[in-house]
Amino acid sequence: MSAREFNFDGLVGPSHNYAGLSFGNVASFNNVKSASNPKLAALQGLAKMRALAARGFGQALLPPQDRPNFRLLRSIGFTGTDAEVLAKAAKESPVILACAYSASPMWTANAATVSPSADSTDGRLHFTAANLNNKLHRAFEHVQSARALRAIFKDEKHFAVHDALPGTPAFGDEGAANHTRLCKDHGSAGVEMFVYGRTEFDASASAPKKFPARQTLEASQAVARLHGLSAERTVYIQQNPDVIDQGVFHNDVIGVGNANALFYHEQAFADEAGALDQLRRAMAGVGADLNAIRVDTAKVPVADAVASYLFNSQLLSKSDGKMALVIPQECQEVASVAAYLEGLVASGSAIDELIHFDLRQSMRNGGGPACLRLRVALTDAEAAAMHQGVVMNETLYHTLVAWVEKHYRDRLEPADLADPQLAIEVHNALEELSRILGLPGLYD
Ligand code: SUG
Repeated sequence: MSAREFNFDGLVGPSHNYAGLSFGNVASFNNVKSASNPKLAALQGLAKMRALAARGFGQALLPPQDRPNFRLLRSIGFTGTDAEVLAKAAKESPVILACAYSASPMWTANAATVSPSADSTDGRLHFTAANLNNKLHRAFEHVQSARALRAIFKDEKHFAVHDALPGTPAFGDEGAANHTRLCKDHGSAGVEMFVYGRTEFDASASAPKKFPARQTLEASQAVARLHGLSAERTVYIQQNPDVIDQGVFHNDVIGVGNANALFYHEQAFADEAGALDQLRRAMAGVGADLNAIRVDTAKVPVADAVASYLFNSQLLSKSDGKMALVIPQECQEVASVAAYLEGLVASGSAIDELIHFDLRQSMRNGGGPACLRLRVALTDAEAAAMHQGVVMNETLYHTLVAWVEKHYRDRLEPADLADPQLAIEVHNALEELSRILGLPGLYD
């Protein structure tokens, strides 16, 4: 069966701000409390979606989530009218108000883990919403993520959307950011590679010392079970704890895979040789040869990979059989990375094109091109069965640009989150968006 990969980018929400909420994510901490530009952030994301759709890549979007999260604020004792809840939270705990306002669902690589129908025993495409339980501002996203996914992938004959794993440290799950599918082509059975940062029930296993490991082995195994993946085609690999301590808070900050290619940093895994060996053996079972494109520390130190987000790129198959690497502009600005990339495309490797985007608004919170998208490989029948209103095309692009221009602020500072008018603006924007996308009731 043939299949086409669609990238579902997160549409940046109107409350995009810098609150320094993600301990272990260097950019989030460095930009805490600076002013954001939600309008520009949304337009930058839309420009990426438009350009990739125009190139013929499958492109769709996931909508932003309702903000502020009044359910969270009320559940922790802020009472009264909406305006009173906001005023009390702003006074007593501005950081929790920022959590309730975070536009973090824009990073849809963390929305869910996705297994295409070619990999699952029941022949359906499976999603498991990620519990994101390591961070307060992200720990409630899964409710709305599952709801949006069910609205878009409604037909249970083709699709299964699983609720998030139990929200406890043993099952810390960050979705597709720690999951890569390697295959011969998108439509045939592939190898699903889960990368985890720590093991809950093995006290002897290594773990980072400074920053949290957000994904556990137990969570990865649970997702594979829910999706009905075969043991021979599922590989679990431990992330190098030392790089987590250097700011690699998700595996997609140090490696990206597509088809049979794995583009990764020498220090990505706890045991590089063992990881490659496991992958090669599993891939032989699906008739694919691993194309390991390794970046040496001598060429690109980990700090430069983190600063540039070289590996938080999208690796896309082109119709001529080659691949394009979608990178953030920062890659051109870090000397070692720019030099490496120039050599890479000239070397005759599978990657022969670089496509760069200005995603600075998202990057300042640690979200590059790969964070902003959730990959879903769809057969023709599945693509026809999903909700069509979220598929990017020129008409939708222009409609959404006008919608952003109408509703979004171009400057948001931490103190602005206390403004009750902001909540009303966000609500009105999302009401109109649900009509544009043809998803009524999404925010009820
Ligand atoms: O979870 N940043 C996000 C960035 C997510 C990137 N995703 C992937 N690597 N797939 C995070 O750390 C910052 C929010 C703030 O500080 O305001 C934030 O949530």
